[in-house]
Amino acid sequence: MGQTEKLVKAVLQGNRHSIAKTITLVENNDPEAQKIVSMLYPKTGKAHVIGVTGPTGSGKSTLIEKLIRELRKQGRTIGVVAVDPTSPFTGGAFLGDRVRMQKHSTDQGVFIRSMANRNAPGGLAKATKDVIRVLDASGKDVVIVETVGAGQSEVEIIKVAHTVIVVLAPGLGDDIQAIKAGIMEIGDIFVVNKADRESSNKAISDIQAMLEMNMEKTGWKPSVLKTTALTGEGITGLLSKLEEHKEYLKTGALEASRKEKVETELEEAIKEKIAESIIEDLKRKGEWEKLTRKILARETDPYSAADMLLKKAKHR
Ligand SMILES: Nc1nc2c(ncn2[C@@H]2O[C@H](COP(=O)(O)OP(=O)(O)OP(=O)(O)O)[C@@H](O)[C@H]2O)c(=O)[nH]1
Ligand SMILES: [Mg+2]
Repeated sequence: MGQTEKLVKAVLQGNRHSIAKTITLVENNDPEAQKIVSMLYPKTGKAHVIGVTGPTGSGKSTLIEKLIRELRKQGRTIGVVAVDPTSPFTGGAFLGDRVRMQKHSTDQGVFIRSMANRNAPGGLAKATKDVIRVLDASGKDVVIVETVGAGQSEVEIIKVAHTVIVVLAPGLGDDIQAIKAGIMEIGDIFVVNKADRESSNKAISDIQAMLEMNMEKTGWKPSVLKTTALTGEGITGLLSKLEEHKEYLKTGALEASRKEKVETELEEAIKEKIAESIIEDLKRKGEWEKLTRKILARETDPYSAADMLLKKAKHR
């Protein structure tokens, strides 16, 4: 058995060290990673992938920590990916996550990993998808992805989840921003955390009002729950909502969303692979340099050049 096959086998058996090693390869966009993920692919699709998003400091990590604890009581295994899409400057929050979740670091049934842009040259969204696959194939029953819901790229990341929890907190000025950024549309379950604070009831009615405006007549109806992650209050309610959504997905919604995801990914893969190969080809033949000069000389522009290349390729 080759090194790659050995690594794949160990990941499938849930070996921590091998999972960590594979994730590093994925993060670095190592050529080996694609091979490994392809080999793991047939064994994926079993985990319930839960996305947890919301403004900075709303209590996502604290809530996840409590969820892990409850899920472990039920004997379920969990993988967590904490995605920090921002610059290296927010390393502080990371450290906090590590410390907070460390309570579970000796538990074989829990695997926690933080990821940042700077470590994923191939793009964070793609790396996250593959990391979820690695954890899924390793036999984790639940895979949780934490992102700060701030912009389009995070929305992209969270879309891979089967169930999306949006965590808000009363009095966070960010809330309105987050809502504007489109996380309102992607949430299956809304949580107003820090219910120990005064204004939490107002936050709940605000969100409910907003949801009612957006509510579709058919399908899943998002609900708003109240939690205090610090004490664990409301976690049981959140867990049953999660179960409810998982059941709902079985009624066909999961298949539909899976197909959509596969289509998006196929599209991305084709764009990436084919564009890459054309560019490499041009560079090898010296055409790249010629085209660049033409554009610099204003004889053509990048889009017309691409059109021209496409015409050529079609006539070949
Ligand atoms: N009062 C109160 N504080 C809470 C609650 N849950 C979390 N916190 C505190 O809020 C702060 C932020 O919590 P985190 O869990 O790190 O929040 P987060 O959303 O993961 O933050 P980022 O990952 O930085 O976006 C911490 O100081 C927590 O102790 C809660 O229910 N009540
Ligand atoms: Mg966090």
